Amino acid sequence: MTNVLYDALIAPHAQNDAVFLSLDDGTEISYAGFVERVAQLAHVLVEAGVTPGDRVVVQAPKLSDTVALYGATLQCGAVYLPLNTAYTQSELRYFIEDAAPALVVCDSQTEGALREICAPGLPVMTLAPGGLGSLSAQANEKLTTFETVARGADDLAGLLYTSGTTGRSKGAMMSHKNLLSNAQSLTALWQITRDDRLIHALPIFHTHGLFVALNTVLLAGAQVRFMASFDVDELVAEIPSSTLMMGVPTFYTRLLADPRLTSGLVKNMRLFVSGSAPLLAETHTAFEARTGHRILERYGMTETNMITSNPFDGARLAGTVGYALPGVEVEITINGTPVGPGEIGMIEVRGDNVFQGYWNMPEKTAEELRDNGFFITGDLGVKADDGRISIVGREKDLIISGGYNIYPKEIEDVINDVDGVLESAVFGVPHVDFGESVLAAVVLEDTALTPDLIADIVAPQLARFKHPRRYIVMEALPRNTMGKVQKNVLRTKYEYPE
Ligand code: MCA
Ligand code: AMP
Repeated sequence: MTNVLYDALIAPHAQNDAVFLSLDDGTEISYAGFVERVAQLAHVLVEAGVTPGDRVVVQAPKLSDTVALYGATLQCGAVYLPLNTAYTQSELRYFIEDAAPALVVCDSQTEGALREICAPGLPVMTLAPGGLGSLSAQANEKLTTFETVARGADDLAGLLYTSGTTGRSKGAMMSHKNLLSNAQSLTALWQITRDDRLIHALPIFHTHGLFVALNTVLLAGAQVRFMASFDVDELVAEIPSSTLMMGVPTFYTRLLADPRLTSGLVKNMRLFVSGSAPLLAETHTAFEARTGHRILERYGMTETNMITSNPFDGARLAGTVGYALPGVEVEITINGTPVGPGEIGMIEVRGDNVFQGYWNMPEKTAEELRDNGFFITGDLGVKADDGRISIVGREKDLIISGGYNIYPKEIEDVINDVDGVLESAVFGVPHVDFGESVLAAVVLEDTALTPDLIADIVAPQLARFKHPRRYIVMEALPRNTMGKVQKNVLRTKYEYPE
């Protein structure tokens, strides 16, 4: 049976005794052991009622079994739907209602809260450190082989929610072809081989840590130092025996803040990759001055996987995101018409990497994905004569904090619902650690309402990383003559509270 992603990423390792995952407690999981674990979990999924095309919702800790669950979902032909572990019950309710999964997998600690929002009859299973969750326990009893379910190139493999300017999160439908084509391009371009050891300190519920990092490594058969979370001390300890790291810019600014980062420390490293948020030119320069390594910056989106990358061999230029990946077309457009080199416009992208549309949202899909296959990214960029792309801004109202995307509209909707708030404007300001941070300007109709009270009401509704770090009470929001709120005015006037 053909199953495009399983056959490329997992099946080839059935007899591979090399280490795949090296965990914080020193445990090592071989590739062959991983293939068997995937099969065991696939049996549990099928027994729980998961059938081909079903969504498996996963809000789970970063464990080896969580990676195996991704593989098992692929092997039984289902669709993997990972969710940020910071999401609150009220955020989760929306995802579960919208995606209508056949199974929900969560942390043992959040099982009660999850069950409250799941329809009766929807199975909920758990994963927990030490193999203590119900999913892991059931898998232990299962056969280590499983008959792979056939899946073609256009079948869905992943559903990844990405917030939008409308406030409602949209599920980006990723096919087997979308994911495999991108993994193949990146593995070749970054020359990832079985001799590599990747430091993996990213979360595995987003494209970066899940698809960019794990799919490439699986394709190459490389080893992963799989860290439960980001920790500078751990990085410093592991860099000397590793060759590759993928991170968001915050990883690099935190490493730079540590005097142990020296050229001696990184002498075994082959490549540092950065993405998910703009890497400041000063970070790029300082990292090279300290270590001799030029960080390789690449650019992508949930809907498109990776779009461009700086070259492996060749100039990695600070402030640019490099060239379109092989098989990916990038055009810069103004009002939908392509413009030439040097002109700033909308970045549009077409290729096997581009998603299949938004889950249950044909109108949204039609707005952002053109009939000719080009996806409108919402990022503004410019192409040099040789095709090198630089991102110069965003047309979409988006804040990127520590690599997490925060859509102001979603937060404004929650704040505006607070009794006594007339209106609000959420905006991003520079932040030394996270790149950007979130502030909110509010206009009140009830003078008894205070910023602290608003924060208390907002808190249970939004993941902590989305919370405004300061509420500024204003008489009126600044508006232009068209009546549009001028967030640039707010950004200039207010800064992150020390
Ligand atoms: C944690 N906190 C944050 C963030 N992370 N606040 C704002 N922005 C953040 N990104 C808050 C917590 O709520 C908590 O708040 C406090 O910081 C400490 O939490 P902790 O978990 O200890 O934070 P940390 O471990 O220091 O995490 C920072 C981090 C993490 C390592 C930078 O955010 C991270 O791993 N970011 C990577 C995100 C990522 O993978 N993005 C890729 C998306 P308090 O103490 O006040 O309660 S995929 C993508 O963008 C596209 C496709 C692409 O191109 O890759
Ligand atoms: P998301 O799909 O929500 O994870 O976020 C995708 C967005 O992150 C893109 O549309 C860009 O705005 C931003 N992004 C990703 N990589 C980079 C980068 N290297 N430089 C600047 N912005 C980036």
